[in-house]
Amino acid sequence: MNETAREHPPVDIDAATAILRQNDRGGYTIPTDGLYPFQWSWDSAITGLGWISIYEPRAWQEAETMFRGQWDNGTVPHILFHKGAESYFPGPDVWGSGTKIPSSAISQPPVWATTIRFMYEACRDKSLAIENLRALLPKLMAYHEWWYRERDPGNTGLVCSYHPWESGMDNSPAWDKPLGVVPGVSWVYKRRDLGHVDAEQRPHKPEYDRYLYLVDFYKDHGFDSQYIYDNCPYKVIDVGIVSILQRAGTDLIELCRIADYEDGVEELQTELERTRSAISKLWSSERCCFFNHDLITGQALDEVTTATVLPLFGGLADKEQAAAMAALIDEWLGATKVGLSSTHPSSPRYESQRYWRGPVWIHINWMIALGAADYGYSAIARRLQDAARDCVTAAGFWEYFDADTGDGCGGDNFSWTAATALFWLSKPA
Ligand code: 9WN
Repeated sequence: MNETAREHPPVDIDAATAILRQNDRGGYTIPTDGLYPFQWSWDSAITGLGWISIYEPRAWQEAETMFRGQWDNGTVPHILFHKGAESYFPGPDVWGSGTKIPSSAISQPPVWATTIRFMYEACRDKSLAIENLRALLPKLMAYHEWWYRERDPGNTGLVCSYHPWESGMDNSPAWDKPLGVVPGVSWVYKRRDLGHVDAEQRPHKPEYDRYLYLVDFYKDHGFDSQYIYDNCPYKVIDVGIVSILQRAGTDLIELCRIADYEDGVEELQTELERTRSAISKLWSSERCCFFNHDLITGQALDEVTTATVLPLFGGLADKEQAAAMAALIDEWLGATKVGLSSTHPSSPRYESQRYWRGPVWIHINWMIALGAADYGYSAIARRLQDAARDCVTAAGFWEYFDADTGDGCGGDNFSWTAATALFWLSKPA
């Protein structure tokens, strides 16, 4: 499978452009109307890649708006609630962070420096870019410093995550065990996601109860970093976050060189080195990928998901590991109808259309294709790109795609799918 189409029709650039314009709320882009009416961090970063080919100042503004919501401690929250909206739950009152721009209290995969580097390379107006870089670099550096300081206080080289939402791969089966021991809230709430999307494509209620327990936990403990690090009932090493942080760190150093910015570069180099030495602990030679890890039980979370091959994107694999992951991806692509599924279909927990338990996400396929190409696996990169393009041309710009049928799932007219189509799928591999 996944090999089928010999012809790969081009993506509809006008339709992708229209989606970004329609989701533009003036300085920031929402992922999709109704289901996600605010600014999400990694969505916004990916969306910048789309804006750069439409109107460069708007791409820089996307980043500027997000970093306006940066906390004093350096973190970039995963959601900025610029304006009220009733169509999403949990909103700013539940998070209770009390920040100037109301926000959530966790972060998301830190892909910003990577997308900004791509924006810089793609843009025509380099002086506008340098002006924006000079303003953004101290903020990006503070954000990366926050990850190492607050999420790896013991300098292990592997930052941790406190919430499945922080991974961006919220309902991944990799999180089932660690989330399963988190208590659920007993207060009554009304989910809004099920008013927009079929329940078959979204998480179950017990998971939501636990997501909300964690939200209450941070708030009840005054967002105290040390307390949360010591006591949070959910604490994992997410290979996706570690890999994305690593690539973004490398890109940040390059951006600093371009804009002649030195503060923090040496320390960042030390952190990158530390992660490079630490990552091998997560390698599974049996399953040919890097497993996520539960810091509370000390156990590997042995599910093969797209996060577990992202060390290719982070430049964290050695030659043999890269070859083994390339062979895994090759086999995996052959086992579903379209694209690289978020969970390997051999898993008993695989569900082709449920949120992060099987469907295909185009921006994740882009990251894996980039990583594969970096390690010299250009045929795999091309196959991933063709498969992703086929998803979009057949079904449209959906949030994700059923890996067994190619049907669009979740929200429609989705910003990161449109942006990835503009930046990646409209070009040769
Ligand atoms: C919670 C916006 C976000 C993405 C995540 C995706 C989903 C939110 C939700 O939507 O998460 O953050 O309510 O389901 O899992 O990756 O950033 O598109």
